[in-house]
Amino acid sequence: MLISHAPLIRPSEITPRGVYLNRRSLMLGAAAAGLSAAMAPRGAEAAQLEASPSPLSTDEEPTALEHITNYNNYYEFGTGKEDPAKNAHTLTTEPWTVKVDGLVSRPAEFDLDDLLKPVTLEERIYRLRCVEGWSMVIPWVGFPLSEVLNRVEPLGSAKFLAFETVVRPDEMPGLRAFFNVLDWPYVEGLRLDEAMHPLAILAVGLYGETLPNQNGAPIRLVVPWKYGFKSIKSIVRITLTEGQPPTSWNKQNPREYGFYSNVNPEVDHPRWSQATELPIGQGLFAKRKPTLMFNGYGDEVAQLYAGMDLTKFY
Ligand SMILES: Nc1nc2c(c(=O)[nH]1)N[C@H]1C(S)=C(S)[C@@H](COP(=O)(O)O)O[C@H]1N2
Ligand SMILES: [Mo]
Repeated sequence: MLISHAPLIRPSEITPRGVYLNRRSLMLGAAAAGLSAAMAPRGAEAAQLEASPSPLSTDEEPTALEHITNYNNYYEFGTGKEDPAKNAHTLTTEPWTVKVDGLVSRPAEFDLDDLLKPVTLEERIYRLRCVEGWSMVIPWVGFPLSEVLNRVEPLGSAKFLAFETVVRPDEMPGLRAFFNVLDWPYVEGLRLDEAMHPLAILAVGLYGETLPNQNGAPIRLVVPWKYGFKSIKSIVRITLTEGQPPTSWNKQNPREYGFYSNVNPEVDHPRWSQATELPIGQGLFAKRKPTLMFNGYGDEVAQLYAGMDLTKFY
């Protein structure tokens, strides 16, 4: 199961010893709490991932593993925050392929191992912030999305990426539900220049172990300056397109969810303010924190939106 190995921890110049010890005790704490077998990835035990720390990380304290893996959104496994941890063990994540097609010179169907071969995995500690007003700090293990794009060579006409989650009604109870909030497959999109930005990653692990199923195993997107729903899980296809692709939450409610969905405390969700967020896992008396423009990554990404009215392109 997930906590069967000691976590991969390498002392390094940019990981202060306090964080090192703290993470270790978080991992041991999670093991002691007897995390259920249901939250372990299916099949083989979670493998450790050799990842070097990335300077693109935040220096914030990561949220405890227990919260990262028990408070999820993954509607294919139910709409409750605890449903994915209960149900996602039924997803088979091996073998797994990701098809990359559309406006590229070298379309390919990559086996997951093949996808990982040329890349160096990095640990990147990124905030994830949901439109519902909660946030987490997650030590992802992943690699830049741009590395895959460079392998398939986008054509000059390619302007957007369309992402698709796997559809397996047999393994995904949410897809068998009588009433569905969303259409399947779950789909998301990015502009090509957003996708090429070094902060946009494909994650294959967290806390030095392969991704738990509820967090989007075996491979999911992480776009830290956008609301959580852009970070699509269990990806099987990426298509390069000329026009802006449809996205699941925008189709469901276009007034509430736009294509861009950059974290923006100044633009309220029609039903609530987006000015503050509640960090998960800090106890009953945790204080809401002010939400930062672009989730705090403004220095890196603001130039992608120069000249755009972000109240219109929300
Ligand atoms: N396929 C798929 N991807 C998804 C979702 C989903 O329901 N299905 N939920 C999104 C939402 S709303 C959020 S906030 C994040 C949550 O990621 P986490 O569970 O790893 O914290 O996943 C996103 N990716
Ligand atoms: Mo979300």
